Amino acid sequence: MALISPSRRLRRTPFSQGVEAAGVKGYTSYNHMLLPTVFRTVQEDYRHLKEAVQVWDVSCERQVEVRGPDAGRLMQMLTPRDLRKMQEGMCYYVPMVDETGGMLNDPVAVKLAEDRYWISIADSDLLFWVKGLVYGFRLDVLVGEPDVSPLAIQGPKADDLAAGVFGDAVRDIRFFRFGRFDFQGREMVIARSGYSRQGGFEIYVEGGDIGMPLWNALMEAGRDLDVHAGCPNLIERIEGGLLSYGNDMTRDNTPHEAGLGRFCSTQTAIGCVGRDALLRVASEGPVKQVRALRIEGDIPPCDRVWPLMDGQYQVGAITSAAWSPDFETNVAIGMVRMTHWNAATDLDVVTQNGVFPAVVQETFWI
Ligand code: THG
Repeated sequence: MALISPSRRLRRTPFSQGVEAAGVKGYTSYNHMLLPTVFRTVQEDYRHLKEAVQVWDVSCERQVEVRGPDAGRLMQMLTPRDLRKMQEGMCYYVPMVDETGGMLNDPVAVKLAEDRYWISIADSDLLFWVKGLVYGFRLDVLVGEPDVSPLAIQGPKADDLAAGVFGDAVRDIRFFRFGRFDFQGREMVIARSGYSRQGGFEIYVEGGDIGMPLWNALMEAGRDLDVHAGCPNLIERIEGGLLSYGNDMTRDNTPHEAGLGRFCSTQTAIGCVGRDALLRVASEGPVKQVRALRIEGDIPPCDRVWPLMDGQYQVGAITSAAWSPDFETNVAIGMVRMTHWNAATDLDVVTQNGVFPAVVQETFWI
């Protein structure tokens, strides 16, 4: 592929200078911002992520901040996950849906205070939907996109790296919880979360000016840990079954089709605008659903939807795929009709480079 042309619409981040100095080789666009996709090669980045520790510029995980007396009510309007047990200091993975039950985003919600949340969004303009609800329902909430840029530390040595900069107390942060830590006199929200299965943290960096000082401090502290700049890794996230909004599911899918039913408690999510629509489809169960698949052969890059065929009949589609060095097969994510979604079902996948055999897997590769 040719180069991506820089412009104001494709926003740089507080860490772009460090990302470039580390030799970034490719970008994608995510929430109208640069997101690195490769530093050395995707396979080298994968191996390093699984063995050492990486620092990721995930500034593109923009925050929709909601603040005010109606913040809690607004949050429950957005998601079919029951938020009543969510306490300050917790993060929740929350599918967000429209009035038809169609997925609008799959963010991480961060509860900063009773009346203040960050919605750490995937790649869609959720801000407009949130502002529309606030205006339409006359809610007493302020909505905006603050100057907050997440920086992730991911990999088996993430705890050692984070402790080197923030102190040993970061080791005590529990999964999907956050604490507040000092860096050069600035308070930072640090959560144990991130878009990999290797473990680690996400630092919500408030104020772009402190971005490069923090980046440099992490690189310095991690010298003996073989720290390197990294990014969400295509192979690792498919193996782990981490879904990519806009790729693996869209507004045309319900959370149940996306396999996110475990994050929905639609019955008790009173106030969710998609509740009635989801109660209808949830009682029947979805007729198609996300599955892990294995594909045989020398497949091209998955840069479009690949139809999944049973003979002449289309029974689904592959939406993400990559060669996995560890599992020595092409790992893939697809949406498959219920008639064909059982494990070990043999199908054919139609790519731009021809047809390859695909097999439905029991689970992801975690
Ligand atoms: N971290 C933060 N913001 C984000 C992402 C992130 N915004 C964009 C994107 N990633 C949102 N999508 C996801 C997808 C999966 C997970 C988090 C965000 C995830 N899922 C685990 C799972 O599915 O097993 C854990 C969920 C749980 O147990 O609650 O981590 O990565 N800040």
